[in-house]
Amino acid sequence: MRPPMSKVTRIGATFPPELLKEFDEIIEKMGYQTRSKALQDVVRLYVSERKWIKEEDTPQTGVILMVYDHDAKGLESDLTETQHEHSKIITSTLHIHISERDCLEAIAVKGKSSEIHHLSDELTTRRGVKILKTTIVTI
Ligand code: NI
Repeated sequence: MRPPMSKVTRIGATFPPELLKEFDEIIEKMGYQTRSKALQDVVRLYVSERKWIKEEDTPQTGVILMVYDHDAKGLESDLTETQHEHSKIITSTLHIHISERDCLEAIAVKGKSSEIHHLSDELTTRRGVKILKTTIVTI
């Protein structure tokens, strides 16, 4: 008799081809047998790194690291506007011009977890923001 199949949910997602190609090359080198297992690990890590988001009222200190394409239409002014709206929790910002188009911004934040979470979400969902990583220092 076969063991009962563990419950899984199938999802569909779209990827830029070059991103998927790079992802596949890396997971193949790492020895993953299936793309599903690798994606599950990626999501699991994503979830574990963001558990702090659920602790809404705890004061936190950290850095939002963001890479974006400054040629993306309207992005730069949107990002500035968002940062002005959250100026209460932003203690400083460091801007580095990486290449012709890409900029790196390190935004130091101090405030309630829910406020940092809100700012981080507002930035990361913008078109043209390529990488956003929020690191919270827990002492
Ligand atoms: Ni720049």
